[in-house]
Formats: sequence, structure tokens, C-alpha cells
Amino acid sequence: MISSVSTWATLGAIGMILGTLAPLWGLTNDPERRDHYLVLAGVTGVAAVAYTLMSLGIGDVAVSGRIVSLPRYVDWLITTPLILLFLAMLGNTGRGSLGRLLVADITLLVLGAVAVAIPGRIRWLAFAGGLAAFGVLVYELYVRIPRLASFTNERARTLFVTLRNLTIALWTLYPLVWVLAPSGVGLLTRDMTMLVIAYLDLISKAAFVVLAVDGMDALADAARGATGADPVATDGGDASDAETTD
Ligand code: RET
Repeated sequence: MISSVSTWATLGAIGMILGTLAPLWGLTNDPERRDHYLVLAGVTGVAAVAYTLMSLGIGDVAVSGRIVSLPRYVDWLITTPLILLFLAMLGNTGRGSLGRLLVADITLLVLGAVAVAIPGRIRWLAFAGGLAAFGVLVYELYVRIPRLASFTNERARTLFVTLRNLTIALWTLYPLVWVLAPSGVGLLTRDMTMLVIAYLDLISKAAFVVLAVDGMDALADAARGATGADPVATDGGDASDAETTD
């Protein structure tokens, strides 16, 4: 019998493949923004491979009495940095900001993996550390980047805010699912966890990528100077400025 874990994973793979078509289209039709499209194609492309492996049951390992899909963690380790890289590229915030985002991201994922791997209550400490790193990431995306960013035009700023809000809202649900899943208190079965995570992954990756490709003409406008040549400094452009209102 086909397990529903593999059914949900197959549907996830199909969704990610479809999501990859949009940036591939962009690569051929809008070569000037090649780097942006490559990052976006990487997000759904890597996830498509991970979901294909998961649908075949490849990379499942048993740790502390629980089955963990390695392709899922490897996928997250590659694609969440790419999502953050894309957001940082939109804001032109430079390496410092990107570095802080990536360190927070990798820290929370590693602590999440450690929390799954170690038995007993101590793993909740690792989980709490992951939550703290997530707090740093949200602060950077929500407070610091809007202050430091210089968007090429107003539409690029709107695209950033939309994608940033989508990212924060969806990513907040992952630790919640982690707690409910077999990794945490075990209220959700493995099947249900795969369904919920596949659904979350599809929105946070495929929908993110499609929205991003759809908004790329904002950057094309800026390059053509169609909407005014001056970069738009959003909330001042200096980290010492007053609070942002985004
Ligand atoms: C864990 C547990 C430790 C604490 C936190 C977590 C958050 C994970 C997140 C994952 C996002 C994944 C995405 C995948 C896209 O396909 C590791 C569950 C905070 C935010 C966006």
C-alpha cells in the first residue's frame, strides 16, 4: 500500500517542480536579473529534489525512537538561506545584514536538528535556543532591514514587505508544528506532519517564488529608470533612526 507520507511528499515534489517553472521562464525572458532568478530557481528546485527523495523513503533515519527525514533538514539548510538571500538582495542591505540572517537561520536549524536527535527533556533547551535564534532573525527582517534598506523604487519596497511578511508569518508556524509533531509532544502523527509541512513548504517556497517572479518587473522598471532614478530610502536609511512603521 502507498503510504500517505509518500503521497503527500509526491504532491509536494510536483508543486515544487511547477514552482520552479516561473523562475526558469524569468531566466530565459529577463536575463538582466539572472542572479535573482537563479536564487529563486534554487529554492524550489532543491525542494523538488528533497520531496522526490522523501516520496521514495530515501534518507529516513531513526533517531531516539523517531523517524527523521534527512532530505528535509538538508533542504531547509540550503533553501532557507536562499530565501533570506533573496530578501536581502531586494533591500540591498549589504553583507552584515545578510550575515546576521544566515547565522541566525543556520543556528535555529542546527538546534532544531539537535533537539530531535537527543533524548529526554534536555532537548527542549535546544528547542528554546532555536526559538531565540528565530527571534534574532525576525528582528533583523522586521526592524533592521527596513531601516537600512535602499530600495530601487517604491514597488521594490512593496515587494520586499509582502514577501517578508509572508515569510515571517509562515516560518512562525514551523516551531509550532515541531512541538505538535512526533519531534515534540506527538499530538500529530507522522502522516499528518508530512501533510502540514508539505503545505507550509509549498506556500513558503513555491508561492514565495511565484510572487517574487511576478514582482520582478519592479526591478526591471528601476533599471530602465521608468519610475524615477532615485533609490527610495524606506524608513530613513540609518540604523539610528526612529522605529519603522512597516
Ligand atoms: C525548528 C525547531 C527549533 C526552533 C525553530 C524551528 C524553526 C524552523 C523554521 C523552518 C522553516 C522552514 C522553511 C522551509 C521551507 O521550505 C527547527 C522547527 C524556530 C522556521 C521555511
